[in-house]
Amino acid sequence: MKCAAATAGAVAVFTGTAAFAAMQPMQFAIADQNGSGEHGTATLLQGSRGLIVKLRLAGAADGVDQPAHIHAGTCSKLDPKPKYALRTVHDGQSETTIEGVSLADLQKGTYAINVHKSTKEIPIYVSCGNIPVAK
Ligand SMILES: [Cu+2]
Repeated sequence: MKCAAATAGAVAVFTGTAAFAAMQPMQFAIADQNGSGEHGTATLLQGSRGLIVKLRLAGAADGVDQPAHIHAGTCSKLDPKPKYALRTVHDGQSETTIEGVSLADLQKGTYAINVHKSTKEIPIYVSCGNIPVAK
């Protein structure tokens, strides 16, 4: 009986995973800039209220708040004016829901996610990743 229950549980988990297959999260690298050594990944996934953006970075300064944004352009040629603000990165982590925006919206243009050194050192970029374009 115990064995059968475990099997049923496994099937339920598999079904749940399959239901979300159409909305696979997109993950891409955030590379360090200006010798910061701060780098990691961005994960974009579609939530019911909008686009969820998760940043996970290694090498971030402990306890420092680091502004992060989605900018138009690429990491090598960024429009300095942010398109969407993300939650401030703290200890290398940030998670934001951008309401009313879809991944498809972003992929109609060219955008990058960047992280700034600190709230007082906004002009210094410490890491950046280009949002992959749709194929
Ligand atoms: Cu920015």
